[in-house]
Amino acid sequence: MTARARGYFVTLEGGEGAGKTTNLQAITAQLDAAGIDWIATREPGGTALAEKIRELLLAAEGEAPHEVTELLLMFAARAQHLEEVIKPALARGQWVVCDRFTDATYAYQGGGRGQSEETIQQLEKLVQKDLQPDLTFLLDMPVEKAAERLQTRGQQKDRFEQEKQDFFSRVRDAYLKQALKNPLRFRVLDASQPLDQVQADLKEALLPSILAWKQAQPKSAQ
Ligand code: T5A
Repeated sequence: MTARARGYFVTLEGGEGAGKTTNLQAITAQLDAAGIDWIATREPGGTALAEKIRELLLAAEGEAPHEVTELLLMFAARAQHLEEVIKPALARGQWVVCDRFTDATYAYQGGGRGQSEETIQQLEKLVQKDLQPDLTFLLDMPVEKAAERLQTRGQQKDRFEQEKQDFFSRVRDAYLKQALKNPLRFRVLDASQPLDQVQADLKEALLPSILAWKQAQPKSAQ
């Protein structure tokens, strides 16, 4: 087998309807064009067990989880996802493109639900040790504009999507705080622009990572 450097871990974050799923496809298309091997995955979810936890978390009907239960379930799903999918892919030298990760916990369970940063940090340490994304795109846009977008989509709302506007304002503020705290890892994009422009910005912001990663590969693997 050829020696390869570790893969690369990219996460996409943002409020409801900011365009994470749409833009994830733009990232994987760029990786294909660069001849890079990748997997795409999502949180909560990404394994059979974690997808079952996702169903419990997003269900609009039935018993709602207590806030601490919600936080623990997010990390339970993440622990499984990391061990089963993310770490093995990175070890194989693949890029992992993940729709949401732990910054979403700081934003939703921290900013949205009011769980303390210290509590989240403790769980993050337990589950991830030192593993962090290499690059995080925050698709940022005003909460009202994102709500209009979701209105036009018209599908049934999950438990989070049923929250009120002030919840999503706190989520947005917490995401921006995470970006300020981690300026080397975060790229904040204006997701309220037309899709073509968002994707052009994304492409430009991803290119240096692609070039640097390829440069770091052993010659035999290029
Ligand atoms: N959660 C998750 C936590 O609370 N804590 C955690 O730790 C984690 C990991 C997961 C839920 O779980 C919560 C947060 C979430 O509520 P999800 O499916 O990942 O749910 O998140 P959603 O935000 O609900 O995903 P959506 O699919 O609703 O939104 P996306 O992916 O951001 O948006 P997308 O790409 O589907 O686009 C929405 C619509 O906008 C259009 C698209 O075509 C689509 O119709 N669009 C644009 N329109 C105009 N201009 C643009 N630039 C556009 N970009 C997209």
